[in-house]
Amino acid sequence: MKTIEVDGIKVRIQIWDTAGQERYQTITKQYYRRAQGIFLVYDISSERSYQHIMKWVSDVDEYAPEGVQKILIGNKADEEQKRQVGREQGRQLAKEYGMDFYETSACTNLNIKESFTRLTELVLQAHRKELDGLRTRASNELALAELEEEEGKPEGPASSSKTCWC
Ligand SMILES: Nc1nc2c(ncn2[C@@H]2O[C@H](COP(=O)(O)OP(=O)(O)OP(=O)(O)O)[C@@H](O)[C@H]2O)c(=O)[nH]1
Ligand SMILES: [Mg+2]
Repeated sequence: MKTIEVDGIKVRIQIWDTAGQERYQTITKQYYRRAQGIFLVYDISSERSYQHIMKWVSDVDEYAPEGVQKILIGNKADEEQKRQVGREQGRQLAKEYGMDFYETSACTNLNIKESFTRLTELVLQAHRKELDGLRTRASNELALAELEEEEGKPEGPASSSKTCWC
């Protein structure tokens, strides 16, 4: 659990770190079910880890809830001399999948706070949109119900007898 502040709102986030290794895959998939935001992380000094991102994306598509927010991360940005994946390659892949992209370093702290704040922001945004959608739908339905009642109502004071909705 960690608390971060986004747009002046304190948000408590729960972070799950899944294992990348194949033998933990069955457990890893269980993590997806309740996820609202996901970092897809590769290592800029490993072309192989970059190639694996597609597999992770398809797993997320299959097991994570619809509307989950995703960000692509190229980690170990401090390892410039060992770099195998260009920044542009990362940016390109993120663009293909419609994700934001950051290069980070857990060693120098580069973009760690920024990427967590951004993912939280995206999750909040998605949540608000969903709520607004529900609210609009509910008020539309209410308006429709009122209209129908109005139309179906016989004239006279007898019609006001049923006012309780419970
Ligand atoms: N130079 C550098 N090394 C890092 C960075 N982040 C992690 N490492 C190192 O990379 C190695 C692997 O890190 P882990 O955190 O175990 O990687 P992981 O992806 O969680 O691995 P699994 O849990 O096995 O899937 C460790 O030796 C870390 O110290 C970074 O930003 N820069
Ligand atoms: Mg790990």
